[in-house]
Amino acid sequence: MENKTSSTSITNGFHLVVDAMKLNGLDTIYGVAGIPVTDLTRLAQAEGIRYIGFHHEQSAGNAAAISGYLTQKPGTCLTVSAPGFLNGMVALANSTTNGFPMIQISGSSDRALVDLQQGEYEELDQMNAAKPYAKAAYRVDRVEDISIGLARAIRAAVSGRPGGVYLDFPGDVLAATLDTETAARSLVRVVDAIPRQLPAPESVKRAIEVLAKAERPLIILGKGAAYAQADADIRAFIEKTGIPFQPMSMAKGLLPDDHPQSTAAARSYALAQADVVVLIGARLNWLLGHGKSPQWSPAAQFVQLDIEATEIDSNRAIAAPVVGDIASSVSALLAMLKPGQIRAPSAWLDQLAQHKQRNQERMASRLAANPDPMDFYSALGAINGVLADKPEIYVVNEGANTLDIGRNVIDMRMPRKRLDSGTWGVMGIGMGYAIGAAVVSGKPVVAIEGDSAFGFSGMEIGTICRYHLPIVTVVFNNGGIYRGDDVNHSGGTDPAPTVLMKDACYEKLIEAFGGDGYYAADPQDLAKALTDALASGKPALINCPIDPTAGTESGHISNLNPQSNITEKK
Ligand code: ADP
Ligand code: TPW
Ligand code: MG
Repeated sequence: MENKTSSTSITNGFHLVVDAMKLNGLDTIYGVAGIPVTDLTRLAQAEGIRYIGFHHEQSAGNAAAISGYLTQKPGTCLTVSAPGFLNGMVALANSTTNGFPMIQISGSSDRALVDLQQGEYEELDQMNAAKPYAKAAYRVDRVEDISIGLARAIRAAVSGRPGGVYLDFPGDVLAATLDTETAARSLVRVVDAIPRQLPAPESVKRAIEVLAKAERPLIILGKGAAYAQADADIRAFIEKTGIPFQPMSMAKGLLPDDHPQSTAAARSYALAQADVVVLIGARLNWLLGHGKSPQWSPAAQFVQLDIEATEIDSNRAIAAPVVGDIASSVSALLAMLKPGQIRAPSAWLDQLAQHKQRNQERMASRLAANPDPMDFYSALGAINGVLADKPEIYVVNEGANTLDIGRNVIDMRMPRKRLDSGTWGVMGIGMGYAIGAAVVSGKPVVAIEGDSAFGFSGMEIGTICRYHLPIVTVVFNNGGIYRGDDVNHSGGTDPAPTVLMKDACYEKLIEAFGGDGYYAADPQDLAKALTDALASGKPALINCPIDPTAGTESGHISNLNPQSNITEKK
């Protein structure tokens, strides 16, 4: 233990980790305690770092990842060796895939024994296991390298395209001692962790020239644009040029969904008809039909703003790449734009307005129907009504129908408030994202969860209650994955593979931990329960029965679902 009075006193690796984190402004750890990091959790808490202890490392990792997305500071997740480490890996990989900065710090077992596979407790070559899933993976083998190791991890997580970084601290390195002077000299503070990356002026000029010729221009805003926190300049560019914009799921709210230039209600028409498309922090991956027909016109030209040079031409040719950080690139576009040089033609805006109106009418009639039991639309409509005058509330959303219809029904009005399954379409982010968002912001969170999706991280309602977080979880209980009415084709009595329990009392789960449970059978009940739960500021769970026949298999991506036609064969 450190003796602060003597200049030649002795300290150790645990203290160095805490000192290095504090020096770099890493003020929160999401983790699960155990050998060899238990004392690290205690010491960190004692020294003023907030420690949030989870039931499962995957949720701790998801909390760290989303806190990184929201703050541009790497979220920190702490795991024990081997199984704990692996439990965190899905979150680390998901964070890399989505471009969220996080660091998974893991303790590990005695390297000499691990490397000779001599049967050590929790034996695993963790650094090499992490490499394929991480943006970078490092192991610290000497106590005096702890701070430089953390510095490398921070820089790797946040610079360029952000991602998940793995940092391995073997138990003997944490316990190793050194004198306090050497320890102090080893501390590294990362300077300018996210350096600006200015686009080349000729790239900006080319982009403006391509755009100036457009008859049907369209801007796609992705979560990279939301992450960049260049909200005012992005808005100025969109409003000055009059170009319509389509937000990707997590970019909803960057400009409010009710902005007149939003094409959200005419998405397929806008994509198919656009002749020049500006991608701002959005990849042409599966979520955008890989930039190809039939979703897009084969003749359309693309301008792409991204920090990752190799993202350009990844799926189709890009006419005008602008490689740089989004804040710098959008500001360079604005600076080079001459007054009136780009103005979206009114014929295009009129066509979009007509399609928007038609689709909005269709949506209004779906929302107005009041079926018993509720369907996804009536339940989501009730939630949307409650959230309408509370734009600061975070919305976490996962499931299949619950996610896909939720994206369309729940309007967002502020940037970075919608957090969902993202690039991987992963289930299990719900409670971790909700906890991360509540911890970094202190603001309320509403997590709208399919009943299957909820199950992946449901135990973390215990964590929500333990830390008194203002999170309201709404479980859309349609009794299954996609639907609750599937049948067992063997004729046996086991439930069908996609069937869960439509009568499960999810609200009782949270009562076990002292939170408030609600049951809401119709939109009025749901609106009231949500209003009351938010007003109380207490952890709450609303169990919300949904018609088991209301959903469609795979939600809105049934085209990706190969089928055996089992029922036809029988
Ligand atoms: P979405 O799923 O919303 O379409 P993606 O995750 O596919 O968004 O794309 C986000 C893109 O944004 C990535 O290609 C990433 O490299 C890029 N990006 C992230 N942060 C920045 C930034 N600060 N500046 C520029 N590009 C960024
Ligand atoms: C880690 C596969 C995609 S969507 C889903 C699963 C299991 C759940 C859909 O049911 P839910 O929603 O949540 O009840 P709803 O409204 O349609 O009934 N494992 C992981 N990720 C994914 N994507 C799956 C499995 C899946
Ligand atoms: Mg379901």
